Amino acid sequence: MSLIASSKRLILGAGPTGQAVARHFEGLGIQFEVADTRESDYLKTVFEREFPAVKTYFGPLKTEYLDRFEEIVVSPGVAPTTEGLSQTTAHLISDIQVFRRAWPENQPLIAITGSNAKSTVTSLVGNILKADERHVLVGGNLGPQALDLLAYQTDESIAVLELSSFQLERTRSIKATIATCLNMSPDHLDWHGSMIAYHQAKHRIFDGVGAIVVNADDPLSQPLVPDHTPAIKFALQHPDFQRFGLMVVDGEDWIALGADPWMPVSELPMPGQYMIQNVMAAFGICYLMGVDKGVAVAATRKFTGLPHRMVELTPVNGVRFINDSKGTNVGASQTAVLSVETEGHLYLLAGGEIKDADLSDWMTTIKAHCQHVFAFGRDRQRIFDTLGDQVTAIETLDQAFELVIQYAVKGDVVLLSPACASFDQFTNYQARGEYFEKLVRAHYEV
Ligand code: UMA
Repeated sequence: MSLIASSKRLILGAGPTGQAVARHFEGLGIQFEVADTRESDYLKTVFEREFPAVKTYFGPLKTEYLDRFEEIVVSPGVAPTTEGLSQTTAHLISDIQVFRRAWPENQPLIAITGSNAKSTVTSLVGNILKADERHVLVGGNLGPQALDLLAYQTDESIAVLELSSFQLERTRSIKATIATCLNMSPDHLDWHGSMIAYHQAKHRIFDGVGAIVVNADDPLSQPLVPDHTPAIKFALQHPDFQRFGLMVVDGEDWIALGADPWMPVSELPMPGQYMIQNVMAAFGICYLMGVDKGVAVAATRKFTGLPHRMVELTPVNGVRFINDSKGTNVGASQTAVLSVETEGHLYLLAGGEIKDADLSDWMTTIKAHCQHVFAFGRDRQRIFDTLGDQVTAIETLDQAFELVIQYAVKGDVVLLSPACASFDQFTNYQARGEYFEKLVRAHYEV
């Protein structure tokens, strides 16, 4: 303990992640300082109110300053290219690395990543394990902070963590009991620098893993692990030994493991092939955890989904509105578009910060499935340049909404699935989704 207490630590980022690390360090009596590259009085006040005794620095970073520390716990939003950080010789780690050190090696740690659906699968796994009367702590990227879960840990606890590529980039040897990378499509390339770097970050989830759940339909998500690693696969194909798939029972599609049917697709809580894959992934994890089929299926039937993720709002004059504000990258937006079932037209509201994404696959899907796109936000011109006549580019979400309601008629669907981060015009994707829901409600009241 004296070695830890005397070493020099910096927490970089004074937001929710940094605050959770600070609480954890304070609890252990570890000395630390806190820095944030943004000169925000508000953030400074919030941070210093909770941690009055901690030395803080707000402003641009210098390498000489960072080099004074042996270890820096870097918040996920702080990119590797941040001035000062890219040259420092200090050891850079994530809050998840700190969590790993604190979480007992002999207690289950389930780690879930992927470009899309990781929050959904993490929540569903949590619900199923709770239904099986396990003591489950669910958190990470979807919140609450992983380190804040430690306060509730008992000898029986199972941690179920959603991990982002930002967190994984600075995490080594996570040694998850079970890990999965659900799927891989381009995201956060501005932060990681390239698809290869993004892929490498995601695959750190398999460092020292005990058992894996693998999407057999998505080669990029498949890990390089020793052959003897226990594995459950899933695919939208016929099931097989240790593989979830689809089989026909009495003329109906069922999710099945090998020859054992688990659940009819018609009973899934949400429609679409992506939900089938999400449920298969969650079943795979829970099967490895020894959960009974009946418990897993019953808990899945009750699953109501997540806020801002394909939420159907009250229709207005027969027009359906779907809030998928959490569709913050092209892969998620593509998935959302493909999962909408309608006899009418599909109108898409998209835009914000596109994060250097490759738009080619997204564009093919939009061209085939959407009647028109209303692009708003900072990168609307890039969407317009990619899709041309099929797009109307306009500054704000309000303006896009005003336009789309002039076009959409009974039977049509208006989908907000922006394919972009929200930070150019909103605090976060939640604020963007709430704003959209407000616009729909106001339209309803007219
Ligand atoms: N900061 C800097 N310099 C920078 C960037 C940020 O100093 O260049 C500071 C900010 O001023 C802020 C602090 O770092 O004070 C922390 O901000 P942050 O953006 O690193 O992260 P948190 O607010 O702690 O939230 C993070 C996740 N944010 C990101 O990964 C960008 C949240 O994920 C997550 O819910 C939260 O931790 C809890 O674990 C959000 C997200 O968008 C939802 N995640 C991405 C995604 O899901 O695609 C990965």
